Amino acid sequence: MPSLSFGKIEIEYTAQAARPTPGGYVLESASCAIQTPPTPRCYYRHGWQSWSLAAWHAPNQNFPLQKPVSLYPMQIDPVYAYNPNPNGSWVGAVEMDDGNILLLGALGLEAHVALRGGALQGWYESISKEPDAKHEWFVGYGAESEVFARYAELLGERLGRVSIEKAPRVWCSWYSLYNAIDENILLDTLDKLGDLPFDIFQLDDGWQVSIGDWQANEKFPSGMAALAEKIKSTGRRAGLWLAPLLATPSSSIYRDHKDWLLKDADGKLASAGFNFGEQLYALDTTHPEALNFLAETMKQVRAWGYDYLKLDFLYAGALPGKRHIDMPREAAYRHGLRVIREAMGADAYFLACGAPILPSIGLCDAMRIGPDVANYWDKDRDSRLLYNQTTPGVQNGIRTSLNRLWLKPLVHTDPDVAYFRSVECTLDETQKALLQDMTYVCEFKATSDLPHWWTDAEREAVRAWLTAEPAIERTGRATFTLDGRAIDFSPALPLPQPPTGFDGLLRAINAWGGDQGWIMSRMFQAWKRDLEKMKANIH
Ligand code: 9PG
Repeated sequence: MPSLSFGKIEIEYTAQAARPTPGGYVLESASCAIQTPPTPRCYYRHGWQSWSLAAWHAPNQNFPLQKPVSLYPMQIDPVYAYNPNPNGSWVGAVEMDDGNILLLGALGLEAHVALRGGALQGWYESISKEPDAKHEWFVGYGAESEVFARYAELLGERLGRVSIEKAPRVWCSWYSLYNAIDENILLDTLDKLGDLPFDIFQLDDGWQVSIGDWQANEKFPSGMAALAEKIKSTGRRAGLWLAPLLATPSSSIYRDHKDWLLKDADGKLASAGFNFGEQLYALDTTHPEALNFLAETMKQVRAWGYDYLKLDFLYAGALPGKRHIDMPREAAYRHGLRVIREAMGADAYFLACGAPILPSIGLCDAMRIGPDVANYWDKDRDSRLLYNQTTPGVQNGIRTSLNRLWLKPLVHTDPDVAYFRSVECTLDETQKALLQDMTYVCEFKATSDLPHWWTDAEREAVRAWLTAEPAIERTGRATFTLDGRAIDFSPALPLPQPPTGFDGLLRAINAWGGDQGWIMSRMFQAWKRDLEKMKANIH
């Protein structure tokens, strides 16, 4: 077998062609393999989209199937949900006994990597649809930070990178009000933020008529433009959340334009998951009318005065299925994203969320690089029983974001919001501080705390956080110094022990419940009622 040489180390490989590049080699092959030691110390798993797990773990780590199955399209790459080997999207790496890493990373879309049979194996799924395309890989060996930096550089050359220097500081409505937002409470919040230096005031989910009908609902009687105007009058820019690639059964897209939606192999509508108490469907980004709708939606929100756009649930555009034009799924997504980007204009700030990572690079300014945080550290039912680390929680958020920091040269990296409040929050001071420190490391600051929840001291802590720009130095995989102060994210890294014994039964019951639409809908309605109660008590 031929080999790639890295100083004294020789790595055997199979691929059609290999050529040296600074820091390693570029392989050209629809599928390839590079030999690893029989038992490397650990394996780097890279999840498909923002919320999917990224982690270093033991190569023999027992990963029970993530549950529930109904959420696969929304949380992981559903194509590889049942792959028994350690595997990940586009890139995989192993840590060797000398502390160096060996990385195999795709330089194109629709690629997957698995650790199998003493090798990192990589393959492009799009080969049958684009037989003439170049299928390239980077192979690097050395210090973790250097190898990932070179991989990011090569991706940047092919996909592009963010040009804006600094990420804006954001107040976002989700992690306090959730979808119980309305015009009055937002205006009150805007007022109470006073002179705190937030650059953006961003409305999250809850303003729209339905998922698919991106018009103001009855909670916004003055309309979206009037609210943007009020926000801008405080010297801030207006931000808005949309999930433009989704449609639910209650939307007019579903009623009137089923032909815009992605189909499965049998020609039925493909599932994009379950949320908002409803089944989710995906827009087919190769359909000209769907593309036109996307462009018009972007122009509309810009005309209202919003120029910070958090576009969410974007994975929907890259799910497997039958499209109007038969093209590889991530290429189809990227085509749709390009149309969206062009319609919103280069002067808008675009945060991609729930976004497949590689196909979004170069077209967005920022990317959510982990699952949602929450006002708690961890939920045992989700993370351990269902073995689902894509669900909300601060531990899940920090773990995956930390393992995606290599994206920093390409895009602004959003680790989700920090918490400063002590009401409506069960995080202890250490946990809050760890998440705040993650926002420094990511150089992306956002919070959802309601200003009147803060004590005077907490409000001043927010001001100090917004103005601080500490010098960041990485001293290890999970350790940094911020202006010389040592921080360690290790407490967020461990993965739970899989459930055994009686817990196995609890797992089965919860997994079953998660696949029943009627149970999920009732849970969503109950959650909305609780929110309204919370809202009645917050003044
Ligand atoms: C609004 C929210 C917020 C949040 C987003 C996104 O896998 N899931 O079940 C799942 C559901 C919702 C979700 C993330 C994951 O949250 O990340 O910031 O905008 O939508 O609905």
